[in-house]
Amino acid sequence: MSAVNHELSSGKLVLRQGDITRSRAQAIVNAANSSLMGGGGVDGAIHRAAGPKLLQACREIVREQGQLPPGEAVITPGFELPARYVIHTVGPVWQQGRKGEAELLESAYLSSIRLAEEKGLTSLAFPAISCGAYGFPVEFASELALKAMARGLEQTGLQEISVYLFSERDFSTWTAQAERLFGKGIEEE
Ligand code: AR6
Repeated sequence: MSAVNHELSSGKLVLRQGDITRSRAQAIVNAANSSLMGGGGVDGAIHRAAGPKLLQACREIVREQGQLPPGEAVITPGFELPARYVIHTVGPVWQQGRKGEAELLESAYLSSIRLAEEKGLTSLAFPAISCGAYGFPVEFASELALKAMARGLEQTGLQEISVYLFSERDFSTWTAQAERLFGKGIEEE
């Protein structure tokens, strides 16, 4: 698996190409929808890998607090996953940038980081929220996401944040963006 590592003053930010369900981070983030009932893309992969108890846990959350609005996040156990927790967040559906999508995407990242901080976690892995079915332009998303992650490392006890890019093309867009924002990273196998 390819990875590019950026050692920032406040922690490590690592871009990885691959499947987030294999991540060894303490928590992985799910790009869910407001129903929390599973779906396609990374959501489907996470539910498959975690097993049916994940859906039960999500049902309970929805019963207690209703649907999850875009930009917010909730946490469940990771069940069969290597990760101890799954943080479920909902990104915005891209609507030509006219509906506050940038702020909502930023908020999806920051709410997830806050939840990880509340649990005292030191490592967290994200997918490219909203960059699949929800149609957010990948380059713009990568800029917002990487800035939010860098801020998260500065403001919390998190030591390492990874972002998993599924396709080679997304991986190269995100690594170019990270190089622009943070300078050249260190390539790892
Ligand atoms: N690991 C890492 N990234 C993945 C994986 C994986 N296993 N599988 C897909 N991706 P999407 P969204 C990438 O559509 O845009 C779901 O149905 C994918 O290539 O999963 O936030 C939900 O239930 C893309 O770059 O999430 C919602 O209804 C990125 O993950 C809706 O889709 C996000 O794509 C959410 O849409």
